[in-house]
Amino acid sequence: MNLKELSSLNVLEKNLGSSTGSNWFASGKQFDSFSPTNGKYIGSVLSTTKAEYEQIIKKAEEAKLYWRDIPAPKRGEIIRQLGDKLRQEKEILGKLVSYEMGKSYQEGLGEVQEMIDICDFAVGLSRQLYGNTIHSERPGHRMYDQYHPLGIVGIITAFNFPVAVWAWNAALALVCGNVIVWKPSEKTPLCAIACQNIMAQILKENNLPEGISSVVTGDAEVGKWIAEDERITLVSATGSTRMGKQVAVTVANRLGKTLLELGGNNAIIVTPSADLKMTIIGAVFGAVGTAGQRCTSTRRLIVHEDVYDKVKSSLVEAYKQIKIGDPLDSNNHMGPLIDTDAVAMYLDALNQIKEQGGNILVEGKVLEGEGYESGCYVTPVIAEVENHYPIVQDETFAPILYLIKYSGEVQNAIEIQNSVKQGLSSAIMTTNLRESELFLSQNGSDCGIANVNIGTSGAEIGGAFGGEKETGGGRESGSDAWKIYMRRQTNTINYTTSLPLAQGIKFVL
Ligand code: UN1
Repeated sequence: MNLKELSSLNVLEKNLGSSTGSNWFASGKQFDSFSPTNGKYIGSVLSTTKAEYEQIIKKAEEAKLYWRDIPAPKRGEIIRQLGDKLRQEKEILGKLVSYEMGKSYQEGLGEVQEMIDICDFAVGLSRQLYGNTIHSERPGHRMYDQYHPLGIVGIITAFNFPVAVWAWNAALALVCGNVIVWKPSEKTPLCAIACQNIMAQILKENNLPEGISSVVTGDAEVGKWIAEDERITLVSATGSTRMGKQVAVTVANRLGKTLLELGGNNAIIVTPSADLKMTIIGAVFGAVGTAGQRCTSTRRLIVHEDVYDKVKSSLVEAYKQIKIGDPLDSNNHMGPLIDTDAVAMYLDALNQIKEQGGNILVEGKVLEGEGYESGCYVTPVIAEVENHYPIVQDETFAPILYLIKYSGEVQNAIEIQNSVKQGLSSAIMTTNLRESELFLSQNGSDCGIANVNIGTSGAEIGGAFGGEKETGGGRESGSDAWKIYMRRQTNTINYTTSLPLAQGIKFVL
């Protein structure tokens, strides 16, 4: 790719430590961003020091007082401008996402589209943010509940969705009247700086304080500052279950709020009546899309014995068609893993599958030679396993698909699906109404997302996104997920001349 193309996003200077007119300062340790697509250096970003962090939070605190007084529909207007700007920058930002993170250009564009979609959603929401009116048990009393901004919202994001997850949180938190402080993954810092530049420009054009949208850069230490910081009312964190547990404990220790979106171990149940063509497309996209590095990636395929051999041979055939290479080349289906550490984890998982008795159907390897110089390209794997194997319990962020056989009724498949610690996304492929309704019932999938006849990944922003159990329980994006970004207040107003007590209590003076 021609790096000059990215220059409009102002992310290519060396040693970036601040962006003009934006609440991001950093003069600490340098971390370099290399593209996993070709191993080439893109740019360097400095870490925010503790003193700079304090400066950033101070500006955020000042900005929060200003921003919360702006009427919600006016705040929505700022998010409308963000959506417009993202529409203009869609191709170039999509390219940067693809180049710095390694997902296909199509998926990079899709990620920016998710940002645009959530902006549209948030603009509408800015005229809603509804509370309820409640009937009082006392005469001449009125009750209602209303929602107020929280203050500062901390956003910790992962490398795999380097821009969209920020946008889900940013768009909602901002229309709800909060200011935001973002700690992006140190693996994709330039994507974050590009978003911050876009946001800062909009704030500037509207004469709004820079502290409304801030970035802090660095490693887990910076994440810890956010988790410990009593000035940050809500911490929204996306990443591994291990990271989420640390954030949860630290924030709970100060009785702060968290929104956690952690690991998944997502399965598709394939029943005897499944449409095979749809099943194969859904499973392959779910398993190899983003090189298996989505939290919604399909990790397990739980297939009925009657269709097992057919599904298995069709999948193996489909995997032969997968083209791996430069994600910016639209002929390729799959790009690289994020870095060589991820490759090492993939190789380790392959060893574990074999040691634990798995049968590898499509063998994995690290690709070498022309076009694969970064050392981050691997081939997607299919392995026959049993659900109880230790390796199957873990979320390996790589394109490894486990095939698991079930027999008898669909309940057996649901039981297998639910018997892991994670609970993010799930799907069933069936044309049998009884099976699909059971899957969606209280006795069905225990996940936050349960789909019928589509795969596990690729959720739309309109629904609440997140999962149960070790996935963390948080919900972001659509539906009423906005409520987590606000504090609820119940108001009771007495417009009479007497003071009756609730519950009929008599108190006479
Ligand atoms: C993630 O992997 O953290 O549902 C988010 C999906 C995307 C979002 C994934 N819309 O696959």
